Amino acid sequence: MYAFLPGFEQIDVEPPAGADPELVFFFDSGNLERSGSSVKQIASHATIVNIDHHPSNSRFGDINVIEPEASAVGQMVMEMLDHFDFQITPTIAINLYVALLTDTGGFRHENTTPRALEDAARLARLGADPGHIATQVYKMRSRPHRDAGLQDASRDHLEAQRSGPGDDAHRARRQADMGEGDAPDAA
Ligand SMILES: [Mn+2]
Repeated sequence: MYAFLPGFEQIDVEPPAGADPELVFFFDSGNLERSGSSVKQIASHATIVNIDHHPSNSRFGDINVIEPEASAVGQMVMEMLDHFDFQITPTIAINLYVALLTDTGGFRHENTTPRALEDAARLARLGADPGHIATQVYKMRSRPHRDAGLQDASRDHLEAQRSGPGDDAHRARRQADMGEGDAPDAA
């Protein structure tokens, strides 16, 4: 489902063997346990920057940036890029747009704030194609058979990272909203 994202092929599900990074960023992860034992082991040696929007975040980082008002962590990343004067490339715009789209249930949940829509519009101007992305994200999801292999593992990893106390209800609602036959292109 997310294989269309630019840079997707660079994602490793597990940290590289023997890796001993000094700095680890966590995104959208309410607690350290959710990120897997190997990540936890790496993180025990590293400075942790914890960026999240779940109010229930356990604040496990050395630096915690928690913003419950954000509809998606992608918005927080966007603000950080602006703050540090990084240019938002089309590649970045597409990925951040998907973060916003999926965390708002396709801009249908109550966290679809004016700010979320403004950020989405800006990302569309910067290179994210809303129609194409919605097709990729939601049409692929309703296919009866999942793709095999790495894509599956990576998606499960992404789903696991996204799940949590706050997001479980979210996801259940999203699944109810986005039931089979309720694809966005029907709207
Ligand atoms: Mn989220």
